[in-house]
Amino acid sequence: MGNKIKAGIVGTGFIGPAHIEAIRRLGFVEVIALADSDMENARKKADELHIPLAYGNYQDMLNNDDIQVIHNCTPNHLHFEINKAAIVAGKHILSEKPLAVSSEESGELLKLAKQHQVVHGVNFNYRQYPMMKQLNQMIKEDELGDLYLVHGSYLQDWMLYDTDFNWRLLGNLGGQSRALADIGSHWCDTVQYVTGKKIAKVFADLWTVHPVRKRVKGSSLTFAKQQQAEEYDEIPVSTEDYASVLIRFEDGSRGVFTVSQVSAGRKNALSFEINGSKKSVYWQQENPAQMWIGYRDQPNESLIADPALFLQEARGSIHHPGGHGEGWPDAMKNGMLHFYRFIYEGKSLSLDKPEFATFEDGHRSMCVTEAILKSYQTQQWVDVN
Ligand code: 4PW
Repeated sequence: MGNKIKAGIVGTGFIGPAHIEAIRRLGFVEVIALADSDMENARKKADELHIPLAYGNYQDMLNNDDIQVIHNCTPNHLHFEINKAAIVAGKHILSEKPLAVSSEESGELLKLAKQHQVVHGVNFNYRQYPMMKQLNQMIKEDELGDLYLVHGSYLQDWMLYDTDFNWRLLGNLGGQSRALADIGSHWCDTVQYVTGKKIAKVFADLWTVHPVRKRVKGSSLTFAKQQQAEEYDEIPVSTEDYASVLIRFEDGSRGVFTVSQVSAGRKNALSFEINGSKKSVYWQQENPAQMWIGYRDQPNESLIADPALFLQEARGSIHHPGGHGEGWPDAMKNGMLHFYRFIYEGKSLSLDKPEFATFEDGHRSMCVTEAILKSYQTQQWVDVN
């Protein structure tokens, strides 16, 4: 294989190292640079991760002509600015979700990426699980029949206590929505991917369980528990801890999902059930190598990937405090493989269908989230534009 593709990572928090680990499993891509807003932190993290170049600002990284691909692993409020600068610099871009903090921003990024003809991706990683690829194929081959209902949830507990604090809680950093934009976006993308159907209308109820949270001095990493402190700052919070959303798909079929980041015992429990005219399936991310299959007229069964094969790959060097469970690193790697193979093979998004989520999916995700917020505010059904 010729020269390796060279990549630069912006952001040194929870997800940046996960991207780097996934890329390093590919063999034909090299992470040569890491950028952070603080040069000392960038150098420290780059040394820890054995990355040769460190930058104290992302603009300097974009000026490095050796770098062909940029990964945006920064907090949500920086996604638009950095994605736009990377596209204008002619770099292929893989952005963490959400693509931006509004559909206006995500629409502009999609248009710009098409104009500059760069490969653009959004890290909706849950659609990359082997079982999701399997289910997508089963549905394409009409194994479930007509799809009547899709229902499920995405539950976590890392925001359960009023002393749990993270930048996502604050609208100016995470955006106007939190649980919906942060994990509801994953549930909606995964379900739309496997079914091949778009969500067309929504009706929602949201709730902020802790309208005031206690923050210790200094920042807190994703999933990190705040140290006990003698004193806290009391911070007002308006972003939602919980949402339940009725959905109607474009073909009139129905669904419902719940998202919560205050569900004790649930670490990263993305789950859904699809009820079709021939059979049903159920899948839960914390047990990703299995899928339940239900029948009306014969015994139910489970599709089980070979644990020896499946979990070996999953036991990566990444152990997230968020308890993402087996398979999470493997899915991240699969997503990176699809993205980088597309680039290595010189494919174009204007001609070739990708096996990864693009800015089209990222923009659609923003439109779904905004329709849900509007539905809650108006207490009416809202169309997804
Ligand atoms: O997208 C991520 C999810 O997979 C989120 O930003 C954090 O990690 C919280 O839940 C998981």
